[in-house]
Amino acid sequence: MPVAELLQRHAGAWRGATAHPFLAAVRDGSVPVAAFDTWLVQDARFVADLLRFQARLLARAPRPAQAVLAAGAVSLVEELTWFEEQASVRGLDLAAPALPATEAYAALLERLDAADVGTALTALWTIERTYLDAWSHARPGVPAYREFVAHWTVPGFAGYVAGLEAAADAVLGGGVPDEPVFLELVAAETGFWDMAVGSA
Ligand code: MP5
Repeated sequence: MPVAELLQRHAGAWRGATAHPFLAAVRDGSVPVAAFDTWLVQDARFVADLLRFQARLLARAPRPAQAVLAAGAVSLVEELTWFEEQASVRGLDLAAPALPATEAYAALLERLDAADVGTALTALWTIERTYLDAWSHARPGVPAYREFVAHWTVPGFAGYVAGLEAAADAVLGGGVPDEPVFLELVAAETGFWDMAVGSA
């Protein structure tokens, strides 16, 4: 079963993570600044956690998955610089403590180190595909947030997500992706938006 089929099988849960009120509020500009800033600071922490997860996954990835994972790791390092720039423009402290949803997500990523490579790759694809679909939902966004919407909707990012999908499908080799892990990630993504909204 191709990993993309998970999106149809669990369409309701997927909508919860990708058509969240936070994204609609980014689109129409009604998102409270405090909620957006909380999201930004916590997401910078998440990306740092994701880079560590991805580096560990790269270390054990089979040959056909190495290129997409290595290129993605370089992009994550660049993205951390981008977050630092955005935080500085907005006067935000990236050293603020992690909130519970961020900590829970980091713990989930650590647990995935024990999963087989096919499951871990499916997880990484799920994480990135969520952001592609979620920010596409916010398109074009009011001018204040347009740069953020563009960041996760440019063709290069969609290409990266497609590369992860191909790698996951290749490693799974027609086997069945781990649906409970997929659903855990979708719930973690939904919880992340909830955290931002709830902080305002
Ligand atoms: C991503 C993210 C996408 N930044 N934050 C969460 C909570 N989920 C997914 O990852 P990337 O590396 O920023 O594209």
